[in-house]
Amino acid sequence: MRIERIELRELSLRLRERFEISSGWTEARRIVLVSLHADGCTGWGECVQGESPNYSYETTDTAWHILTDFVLPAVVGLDVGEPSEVVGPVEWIRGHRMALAGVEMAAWDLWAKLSGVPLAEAIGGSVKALPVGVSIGLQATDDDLLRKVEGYLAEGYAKIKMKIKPGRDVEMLGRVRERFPEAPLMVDANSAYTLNDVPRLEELDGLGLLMIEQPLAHDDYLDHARLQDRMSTPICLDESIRCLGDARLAAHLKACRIINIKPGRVGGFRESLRIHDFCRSAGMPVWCGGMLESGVGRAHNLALASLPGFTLPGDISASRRYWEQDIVTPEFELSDGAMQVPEGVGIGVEPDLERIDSITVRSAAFQ
Ligand code: OSB
Ligand code: MG
Repeated sequence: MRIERIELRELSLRLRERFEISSGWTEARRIVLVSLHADGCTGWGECVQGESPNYSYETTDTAWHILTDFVLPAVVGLDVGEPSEVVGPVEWIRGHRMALAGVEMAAWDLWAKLSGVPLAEAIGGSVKALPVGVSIGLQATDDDLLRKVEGYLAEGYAKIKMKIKPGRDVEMLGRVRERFPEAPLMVDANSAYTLNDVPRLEELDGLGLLMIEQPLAHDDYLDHARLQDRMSTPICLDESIRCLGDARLAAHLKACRIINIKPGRVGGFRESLRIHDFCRSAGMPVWCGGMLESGVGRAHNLALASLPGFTLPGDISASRRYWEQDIVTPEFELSDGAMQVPEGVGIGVEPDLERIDSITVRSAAFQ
């Protein structure tokens, strides 16, 4: 397929409620969408970086810069065989995997559409409906958190993830566990702790959590290994895993027992599949995380999560959990605690162009 035209857009999309993690919060997403055109078809991708460099060094503005100044001028006009080849000409770029992932995944959507198959099938997935989880940001009070957990359990979510930070952890989680003795609970610290907090983290071991996600620094594998050695709760790495090499290092050092794969974080589907395959052969369970994506990014995540190694529910929640109105139709919903993998070609949901135009704050085109 020959990439005839590329459109880049930044959208402003307000969350239904503020989402707070240990290192910051967001109320309105600044979403970067990529669309690739070939042979009368359009492939869509979403870049998942945040508004500020707290989760990763990438931001909306760095993604815009990398894409408009380096990536898209090199990609437009390209003849692409296997979809990941679309980023071949810019493999020399160091990092900026979130910016690149939006383009790589758009090429997969385009290729699946041109081949007449669902995206999930194009990348090797097979499961038709998946149990999914929800990620709850830091709340003002424990009671607010208890209400949220209760509501999401009632909606049928199969995994409840709560954000934690020092001072908002052991006591708060004790109350949640007391109230919901059997619930599938986990926590995510987004790197808020150090090895000095080991005594506190060890107290989490008694709470029956499925896992503790990214307790320590994003770039510290050795300390995660030391912590995992002292805790019986599995550690799951998120920020630390940017590529297959990171997953191999983490497995070798026993820095974690579970990996959260976000295709938007690792550069797209090719790297996600590599990590998935490695983890499967290493006996390491994986699940698909989220980055507060719009329906476009969510569709990509859902396709990835339909692969066989994804044995734990992902942070792939209903559109309604994030937005008053999503930018795709139909919106993503839960039925019986599961999310249906779309059966249409490509991402299987239709970006609502009128709505997208109405919330576009800047755009660029390459042809
Ligand atoms: O650490 O998983 C994270 C959102 C933004 C940045 C980092 C994270 C998250 C989430 C949200 O937990 C998951 C979702 O999209 O529902
Ligand atoms: Mg996380």
